[in-house]
Amino acid sequence: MDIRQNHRDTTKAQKNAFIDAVLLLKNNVDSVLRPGQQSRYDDFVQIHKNSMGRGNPLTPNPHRSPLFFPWHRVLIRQFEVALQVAANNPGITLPYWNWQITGPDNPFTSSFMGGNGDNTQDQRVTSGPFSSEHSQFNVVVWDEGTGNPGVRRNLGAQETLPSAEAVISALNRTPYWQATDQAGWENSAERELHNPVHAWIGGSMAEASSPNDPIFFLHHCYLDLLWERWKHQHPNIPSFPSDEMSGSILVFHPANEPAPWMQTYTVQQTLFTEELDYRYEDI
Ligand SMILES: [Cu+2]
Repeated sequence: MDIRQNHRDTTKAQKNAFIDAVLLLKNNVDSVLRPGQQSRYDDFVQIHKNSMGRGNPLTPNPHRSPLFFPWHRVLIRQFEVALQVAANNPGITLPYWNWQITGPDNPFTSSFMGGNGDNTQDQRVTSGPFSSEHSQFNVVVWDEGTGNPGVRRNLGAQETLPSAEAVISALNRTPYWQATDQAGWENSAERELHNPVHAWIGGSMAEASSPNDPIFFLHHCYLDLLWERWKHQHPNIPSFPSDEMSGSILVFHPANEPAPWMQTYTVQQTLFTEELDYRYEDI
């Protein structure tokens, strides 16, 4: 059983192992979707770009939808397993970031996720392991255009990070989903917690190809934890809108493209992290 931790609580060695695995997936593992043209890391960018209705759109779109949490759960779990395989190290797990930027909570350091983008270089990140200054991290799948713009960030230029109160307020919302007034847990979490963080980081994270910035996975890992916390807080509320929907298979590739991985997942198969062989250290 893999155990996911707050990045703040991981050791230097764990952080380095995670970073090294990301670099291996980016530079040493070939793509399944476009072999020879991009890396396995880039497959995750492509899947997410499609999921946002860009590139070769996925139907249904798992954003602004009850599918948001189940779909991203599978995406980041597959990424985590791909890291373990790339590094030949089953001990690697996804760390999460709780959207705080003070002291040890701050992931944007030169020794971990790298700092802000340089405003004289189109917001390109120039410090840390994902900068061309320190390693190779080519960006090859993006919303539009060609070339390698590098990972881009514009921290704090738009929106604010969710406060602890905003997190508590979202966790208090029921039911899971509300189509009419959009005031359910999923609606609030996606709109009030998920979206502002993408916008606050800006640059690569503000695009459909947002997994180009590895911070994407730490952000979504925390959202995935919060879904667990919401379930624990509301044990008598159904985890998903309907039984019919729970049986539907999550879509990760358009019909005319290869599947990114062998397994298929119904929504129901994503509702318990233990069944996907991971859990959180604290809920
Ligand atoms: Cu997404």
